[in-house]
Amino acid sequence: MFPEDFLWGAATAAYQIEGGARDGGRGTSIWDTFSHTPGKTFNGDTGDLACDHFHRFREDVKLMKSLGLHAYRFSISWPRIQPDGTGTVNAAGVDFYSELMDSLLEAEIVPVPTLYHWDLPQKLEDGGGWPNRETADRFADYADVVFRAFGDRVNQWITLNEPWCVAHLGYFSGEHAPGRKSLGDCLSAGHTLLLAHGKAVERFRTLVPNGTIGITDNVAAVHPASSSSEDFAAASRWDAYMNGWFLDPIFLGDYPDLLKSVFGDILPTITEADRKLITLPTDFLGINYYSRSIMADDPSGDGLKVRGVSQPDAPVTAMGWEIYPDGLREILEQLTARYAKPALYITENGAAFDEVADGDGVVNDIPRLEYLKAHFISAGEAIQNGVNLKGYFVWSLMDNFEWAFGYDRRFGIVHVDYGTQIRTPKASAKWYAEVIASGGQLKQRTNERP
Ligand code: IFM
Repeated sequence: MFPEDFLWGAATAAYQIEGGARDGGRGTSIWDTFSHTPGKTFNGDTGDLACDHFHRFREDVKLMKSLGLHAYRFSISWPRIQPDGTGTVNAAGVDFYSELMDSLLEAEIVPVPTLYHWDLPQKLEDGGGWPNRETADRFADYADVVFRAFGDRVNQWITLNEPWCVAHLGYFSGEHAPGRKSLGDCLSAGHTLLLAHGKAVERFRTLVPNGTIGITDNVAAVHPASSSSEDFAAASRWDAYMNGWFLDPIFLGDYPDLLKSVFGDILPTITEADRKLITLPTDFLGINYYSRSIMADDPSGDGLKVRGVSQPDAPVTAMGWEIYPDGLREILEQLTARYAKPALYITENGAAFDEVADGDGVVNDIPRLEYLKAHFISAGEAIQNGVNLKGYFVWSLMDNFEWAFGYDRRFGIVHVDYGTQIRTPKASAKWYAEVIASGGQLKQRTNERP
C-alpha cells in the first residue's frame, strides 16, 4: 500500500516539549507571555518545563531510534536563535539544535525542522506582531541565520506550521497567543505569514541549493450540514477559509474569490510583487489532518456566516473532534486535483484520548492505535488513487503541552510522566514501530496489552 521509500516519522514542536524556557539564553516568546497570563491556559499550565527535551534530547533520540522512526519533525524556537527576534544570534541556541541534528543524523533519523511553530519572539509582537508586514523581513533574516547554520547537514525544511491557526486563533478568536481579537489583524497576519513563507523560500534557494522546502497547512474535509443550497454554499465558504486561504495564494497566486467577496477591503490585496514571492515554487506541501468540518449556513452570523455542526453519535476524540478517517483521503485527493498534484506529506495526524497510565506508566491506548490505523488505511487508499504522498508524521512523538489545553490533553504515542519525566511507549507506539519495520503493513489490532 505504501511505497518502499515512504518516510514514517513523528512530530513535535519546540514550545510544546523543550522546556528550558530560561536556559541557554532563550528569549521570551508570545507563548511565554500568554501562558503566564492568568486564565489563558488550562490550570495555568505553561511550557516552562514541558517534557524537558532541552536537557533530555539525547534520550529522546534514542527513543525514536528504538521505535525505528525514519524521520523526526520538530520546530526551531525563534527566540532561542534570536532572543529578541532580530539581530544578535544566541550561540547557545544554535548549539542546542546543532547537537540535536547531529544526534539524529548519527541515529540515521532524517531531521525535518520547521522554522516557525507559533513561538514569535515577544519583542516582535510588541512591534506589531504578524499583522505588521515588517515581521516577514524579520522572519527572512531569522531563516537566513538558520539556513546558514544547518543547511549543510539538513535537507528537508518546513517554513511555517499552520498559518491558519497563527492568524485565526492568535489574532481573531484570541484562543492562542498573542490573544488578539480583530478580523483586520487576523487577515493582515495571514498576509504577512504568506510573505514570510515566500521570503524564506527565496533565501533557501540561495543558501541550501540542494535542499527541499515546503509549508505545513492544517486542512479539513468540509461537508455541508444538509443538501440545501444554503448549506452547500456555507460549506464552500468554509472550505475557502479553512483550506484555500493560504494554499490558493501559494499554488494559484491569489486569495479565493469567495474570501474576497466575504471580506472585501479588509482582506489585503496580493500585489504583483507579493505574488512573485508567495508563489515561489516549493518542493512539497505538508498537511495536518485531524477531522472534518460539517458546516451550516448561519445568516445571523458575522463574516463567513457559517456555523459548525456536529454529527450526532459520531465517535470523537478528547478534543471533541469527530473521528473521520475518510476525510483524509478526501482532502488529499482534493488538494491533488486543485494544485496540480503536489508532492504531499502528512506532517501531523493523531489524537488525544482520556487515558490513564498504570503504576508503571503503561498506557494501553487501543483507541489511538485504531485511530492511526484507520487514517493510515485512508492515506494508503489515496496513494492508490494517484495521490503523491511521500510520508507520514504521527502527532505526537510524546505527550506534551497542548497550548490552551495545557497538559490536560495527551496526544503522544509515548507517555510522559511530568513528575518524573519518565517516557513510556504506549501500545500505539509499539504497534507503529511494527508498521514501520514491516514497510507499512497494517496488522490486525490486538486488544491484548503488548
Ligand atoms: O498540538 C497541536 C500542534 O501544535 C499543531 N497541530 C495540532 C496539534 C493538536 O492540536
